[in-house]
Amino acid sequence: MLGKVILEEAFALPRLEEKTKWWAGLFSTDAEKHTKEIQDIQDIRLKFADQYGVGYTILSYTAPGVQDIFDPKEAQALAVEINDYIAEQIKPFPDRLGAFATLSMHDPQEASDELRRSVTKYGFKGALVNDTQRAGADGEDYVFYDQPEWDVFWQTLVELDVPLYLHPRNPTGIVFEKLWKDRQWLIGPPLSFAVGVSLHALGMVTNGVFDRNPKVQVILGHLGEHIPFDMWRINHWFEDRKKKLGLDCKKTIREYFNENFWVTTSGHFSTTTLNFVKDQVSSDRILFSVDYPFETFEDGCVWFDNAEMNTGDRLKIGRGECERPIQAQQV
Ligand code: GRE
Repeated sequence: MLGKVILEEAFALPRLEEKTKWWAGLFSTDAEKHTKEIQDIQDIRLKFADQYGVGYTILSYTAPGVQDIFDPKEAQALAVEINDYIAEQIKPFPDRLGAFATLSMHDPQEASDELRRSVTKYGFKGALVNDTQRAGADGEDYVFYDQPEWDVFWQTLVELDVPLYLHPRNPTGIVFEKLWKDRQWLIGPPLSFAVGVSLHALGMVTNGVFDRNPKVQVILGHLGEHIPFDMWRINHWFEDRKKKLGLDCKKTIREYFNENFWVTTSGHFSTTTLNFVKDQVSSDRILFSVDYPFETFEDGCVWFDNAEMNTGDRLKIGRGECERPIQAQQV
């Protein structure tokens, strides 16, 4: 299918190549190739896009990125640098390339201000953050955006009519030491990414982010970071037990997924799973994505183009409806 839109597509600053190579070493069998691909904006990825029928790519800064920087000033400076950099890079290709803002998430007002700057000055389509923000003198604090002090940020997203992509990051510090160090092969796509993001997303649900800010739109990658697979059980426990014990969400988990969440196919190219997710959250809220360069255009696009589905769903997931959460900022 031509004109597909993809929206979990990573880039990295060339000046931070050492960090990129370290991350690539954890996840790629060819760190040199990966580093070249993730630093490229205007050449290799557009050739792949042409070859595999991708019309529009939304770029975002790779994990762990700014969420790894526990000094607030340093984190803010890097976020601004990244946004200015990618704005320049995508400028010659307004019909092919867009971007999600990179944000330091130490301070809700500062994050809101940088989001506003990125969207109004550069036409960015929203923001992507890599799960919790590392904070504290030793990086051992983790900022979640599910507390009332973050409402100013959620309201800014609503006002600008853009979504937040909640992307995974790696476990660090005490969490790494105590939980993951002795089971390192589970870090990343096999388990830890989904554990981190689903904790955060369900924290938003149960701490009332969507009750206080009902128009907020959050995008989850990797077919929903395991939540759709567990929908029945989460619903059963929220409705039949936790609400009787005091959980005071206004709606059901299924309603939040129908009103506040989007799910992308990034890095999860299984038709069986897609069909299950369609059944759980509806094809109106599923968006095609690749997850390049952690995954290949070939794997993502050849799968999607040949997956059995009706034409309406293919158009909706592949390119039609997927512009909906970013429509307001189309330039
Ligand atoms: C990602 O950012 O989505 C990612 C990684 C590393 C491995 C797989 C993956 O950062 O999807």
